[in-house]
Amino acid sequence: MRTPLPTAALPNANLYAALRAGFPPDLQAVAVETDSGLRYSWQDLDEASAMLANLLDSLHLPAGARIAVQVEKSVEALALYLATLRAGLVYLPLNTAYQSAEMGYFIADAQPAVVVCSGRNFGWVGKLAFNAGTAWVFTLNDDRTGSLLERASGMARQHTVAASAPDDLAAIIYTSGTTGRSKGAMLSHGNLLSNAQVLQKAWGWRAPAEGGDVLIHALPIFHVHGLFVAIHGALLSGSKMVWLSRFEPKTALRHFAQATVFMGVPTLYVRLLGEPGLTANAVRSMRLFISGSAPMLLETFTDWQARTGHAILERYGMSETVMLTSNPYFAEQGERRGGTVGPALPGVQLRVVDDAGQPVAGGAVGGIQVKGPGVFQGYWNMPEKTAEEFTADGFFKTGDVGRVDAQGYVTIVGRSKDLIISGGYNVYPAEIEGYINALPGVAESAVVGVPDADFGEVGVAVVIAKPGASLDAAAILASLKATLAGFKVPKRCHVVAELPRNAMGKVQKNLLRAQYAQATQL
Ligand code: MCA
Ligand code: AMP
Repeated sequence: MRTPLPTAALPNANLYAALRAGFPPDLQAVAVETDSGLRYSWQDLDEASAMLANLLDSLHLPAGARIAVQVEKSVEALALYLATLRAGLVYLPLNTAYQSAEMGYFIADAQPAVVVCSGRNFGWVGKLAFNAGTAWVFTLNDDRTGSLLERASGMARQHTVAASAPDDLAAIIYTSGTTGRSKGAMLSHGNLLSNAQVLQKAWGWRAPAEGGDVLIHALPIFHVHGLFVAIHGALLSGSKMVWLSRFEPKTALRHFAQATVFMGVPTLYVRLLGEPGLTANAVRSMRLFISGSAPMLLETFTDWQARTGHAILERYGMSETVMLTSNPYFAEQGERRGGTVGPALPGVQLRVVDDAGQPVAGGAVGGIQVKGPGVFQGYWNMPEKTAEEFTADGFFKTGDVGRVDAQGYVTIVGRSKDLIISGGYNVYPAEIEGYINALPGVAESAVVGVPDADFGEVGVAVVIAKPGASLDAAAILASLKATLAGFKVPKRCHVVAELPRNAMGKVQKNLLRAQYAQATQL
């Protein structure tokens, strides 16, 4: 699949080269303004990423080396991402909520050459990394301190962007995928750039000469939404970002008065709707609200429209494919329909198939399969798993279930993969069940997703004790909390005598979902 490096005569397909070409002519203009009042110019971004890229170059890492990063959100972390791109290395972002068992898995699987972590985690992350053979562990804190910046401070402020071919890897994003353990989705410079360019056009990103955009960046930068969709859109169009270290509805609302674009998972919109200050006047300078990563309730769409006059633009994508569909931005391209994720983006082929893999007719519901320039290069070190997820004619099986109407609008109606999406984070029930089943006295467990007003969906654990053992639901949750990222811990746990099963003996999760949907709302 990999293509040879381009010769000097060919344009460089390195994503950073394209993003840099989008910077405005006035490099002294503000590129990023943080909620703590710091301002970074376009030149600052270029120079900081050059210094960090020079540091990475000085380590003489082999082509394709992974730079694993688990740090709090900061503009320096953004510079590190850009530096990794420009050095031609592979960026591997990791959720800050991951604890040692989770980090141990990712580090052992990805074998990163460099690990960058928060100073307060250096003890345990450094140990995991050195034990796994990582040569370099640096620290980076959200207050501009840490060994990474100390080492980079002596480096030159100029750097020649590495020559990359479109299929060269730019990033690995771990995702639960459709089944099995977490897998690293390998995304190339070409995957990311083509998607960024399509979205730039589709969402009408405005260059400074056209009046400019200001993006409120309120999402974490270790997943596709905050790292790629938001950042690439802003950089490619030379738009300023208002950089919020974490989402807090009042702070975001305050910034709406001087911004034009906002991106969020549905939970962010639900929480903003809880603010009495959310009015049409409060968002008067905004031109676009985008939602994705999880299904948005029609109620959220209509409430938002009633309060602000804006129709939220919902789009759909995956770590393996980046963005696939989007409701229209420009009115002449069609209306934005709540409850749908819009038509396939230009270049994306999307089809709906039945259980036999045959395309369905007349807008029927089935499995969604896709093909296009954003579709990834495969799962890291898992060629068989990669092959299983593609059809013979090269379509990727998303694991999402939906339908397409006569105008091409896609509606996601469910998932064939056993996955909970909670507040925009994916939780893989099999992983949680594995941890619960290993606890003393547990015979078996099932984790299901139930509706939740804030997070959209939350996990509920249903557990059976071994004969003679007695289990305490609160203690089970406490054990999980000590081991797993907080967002993965089920919000409640029920110890029961038996699980509902079908004739084949398989646990009927649909019955559990129905049974415990009510319990959560008590
Ligand atoms: C935090 N908690 C959660 C979640 N977040 N539980 C379930 N689901 C969550 N998403 C836990 C905390 O550990 C805490 O537990 C308790 O819930 C309350 O946390 P809270 O203070 O409410 O959380 P927060 O810090 O305000 O965070 C909520 C959040 C955050 C802002 C909605 O989860 C978030 O930023 N989500 C966005 C995720 C995202 O960017 N997804 C994009 C994936 P305790 O009290 O026990 O400690 S990219 C993707 O899917 C693709 C491809 C796409 O299409 O975009
Ligand atoms: P991830 O593994 O983080 O890449 O999550 C990708 C999954 O998020 C998709 O396969 C969908 O199930 C879900 N998803 C993303 N955007 C939407 C959306 N707008 N509506 C419904 N589900 C979505």
